[in-house]
Amino acid sequence: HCNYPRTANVISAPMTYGQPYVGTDCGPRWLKEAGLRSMLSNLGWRVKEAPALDFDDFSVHKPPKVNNSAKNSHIVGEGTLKLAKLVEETIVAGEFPLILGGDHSIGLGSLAAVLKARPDVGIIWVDAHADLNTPNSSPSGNMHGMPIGLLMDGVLTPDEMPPGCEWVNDYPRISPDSIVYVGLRDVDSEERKLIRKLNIKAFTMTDIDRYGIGRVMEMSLGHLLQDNPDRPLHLSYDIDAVDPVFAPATGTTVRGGLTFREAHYVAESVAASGNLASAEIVELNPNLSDGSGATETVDLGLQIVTSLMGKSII
Ligand code: 5AB
Ligand code: MN
Ligand code: MN
Ligand code: MN
Repeated sequence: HCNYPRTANVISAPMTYGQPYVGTDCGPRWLKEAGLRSMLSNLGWRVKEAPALDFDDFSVHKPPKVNNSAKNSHIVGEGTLKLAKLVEETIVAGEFPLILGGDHSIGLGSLAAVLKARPDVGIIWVDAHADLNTPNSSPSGNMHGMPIGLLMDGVLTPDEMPPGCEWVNDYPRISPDSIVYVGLRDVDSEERKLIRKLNIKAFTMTDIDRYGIGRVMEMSLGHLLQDNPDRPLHLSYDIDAVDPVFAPATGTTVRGGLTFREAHYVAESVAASGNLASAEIVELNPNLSDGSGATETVDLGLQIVTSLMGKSII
């Protein structure tokens, strides 16, 4: 293991414009201060750190456009394009992109990049929510609920892409059979219709109750890897998938989520597949809890990252 360490490029994407709360931009800094770097090198990774993406740049030059169906879409669009380019460069350089959010609108950039750089990528979306809304269906206009909706094949026509996000039209779409949800428990009615219509593989909390997390992850990985056992996987981990008892510091908590151990197991099982090629953790917001809740959430986030980057208990 001394000869060929793999390189992880830690990409900080402190985006807040996809949702309404201040503090979602603190996730990357808190994860780093909790010891991300030494944890990664202890696991045998060579660690690179890209300078944090600066999304506020855009607001200085271009104030948030009020567009209630896709709020701040110019800033989200320009910011996620920056992220997409950086993730593509990272993959081309042979490095593992480890993306720290930021709100989940950054998924627009990271997914676009992995779809382009690895056309056969499979996606695991761990979340209480489906993030499959479009500007038309969204009940909130918050773009952290739209990254999959904007990229899913057969959902939007190019002219429906929100202003500032037109670049997405030049990237590949997600094929409905290339994504699996884990942890869903708060799905909007239009999202539900799409999941059914497109026949997207979705494991809800009810499925986790019924089958247990072990079987659910086996079925999730089985679905994505059935035709190609070497398929590269992208894991997008929204911390709100975890029960708010263990991860209170996030903007859209929903009770009845993953337990502390289930949250780990998801990451451990994806790591054990050997197929993980890129990952992101999003929606940590230390401002939205008291001090101990913030610390617990960030610690759990770091442990999830540790697990998915290869830590095993023995
Ligand atoms: B998150 C909701 N579906 O669209 C919407 O946290 C919530 O990235 C979206 O999963 C939550 O506003 C987005 C009601
Ligand atoms: Mn999400
Ligand atoms: Mn969520
Ligand atoms: Mn959220």
